[in-house]
Amino acid sequence: MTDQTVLLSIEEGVARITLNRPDSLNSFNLAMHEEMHQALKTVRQDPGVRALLLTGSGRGFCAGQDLSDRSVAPGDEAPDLGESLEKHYNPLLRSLRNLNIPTVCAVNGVAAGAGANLPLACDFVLAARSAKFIQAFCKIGLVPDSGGTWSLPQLVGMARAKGLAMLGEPLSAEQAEQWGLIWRCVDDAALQDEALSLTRHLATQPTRGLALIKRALHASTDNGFDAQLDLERDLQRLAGRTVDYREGVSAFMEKRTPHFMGE
Ligand code: T3D
Repeated sequence: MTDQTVLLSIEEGVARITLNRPDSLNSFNLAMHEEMHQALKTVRQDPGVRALLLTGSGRGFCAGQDLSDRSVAPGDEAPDLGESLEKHYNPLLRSLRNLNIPTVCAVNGVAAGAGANLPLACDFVLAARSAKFIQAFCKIGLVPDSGGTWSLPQLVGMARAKGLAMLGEPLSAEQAEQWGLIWRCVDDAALQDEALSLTRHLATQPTRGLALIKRALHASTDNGFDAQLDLERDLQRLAGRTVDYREGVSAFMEKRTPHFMGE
């Protein structure tokens, strides 16, 4: 047994981060925030890492904030939740979303509160058929955070975003796939293999090109059409100078499988 709240392994270009507080459904306490911060820093700084897989240990993916750290006795001052977001959740979400490598989240079980929105900051979300997404915030008088009020309307539209955020009912993985909230719902037994296989595939692809694709797609939510055309021009210029682009064209001309180095 380990008392580490976040496990990190790196193998053949794939980093795997596992949330590891299974007894409380991997809910976030301060130690887990700190260890996540360190794990993402390691991933970001290791040039050999070309894709990330995020998952949870035990039967749940993540139940959001550990509420046992939030009980307040009558007469006590209310905790400053804005400070908690500013210091912990917002940096985590920014750090994950802005990684320069492709990210895959394997939602292995219930994902609630911040734990339902963390996966939405990844590029691909695969969820076990038994998993559920719960915007649990409204049930305790809070506002969806961890990017939820931004991601939900983007992904599923305002009507469904309001239903999820204001009713807090569980959304099944199948429905989440049908609504376009996630990439795929897969059988429970196949989840980790499928997620790893997708992450391994991504780790062999043109890493810098994929990072530029992410940049362009992320910018599209703020840009108009003309600004986006200009951005595509600038990013294509960068992509065209990569070693992997040369390799891609050479491999095509020579009718062979390309061997991308991520450079
Ligand atoms: O505070 C700030 O910093 C602001 C940021 C807030 C971000 C947030 O995420 S707010 C939202 C917090 N999360 C929730 O409100 C979800 C609370 N949990 C649940 O509603 C349910 O546990 C689930 C729907 C996720 C799962 O239900 P179920 O029936 O499958 O499991 P369970 O029996 O409720 O939970 C299993 C254990 O995990 C249980 O402990 P026990 O009784 O076996 O010792 C339960 O207390 C614990 N657990 C689950 N969620 C949390 C938790 N312990 C602490 N904090 C939790 N969030």
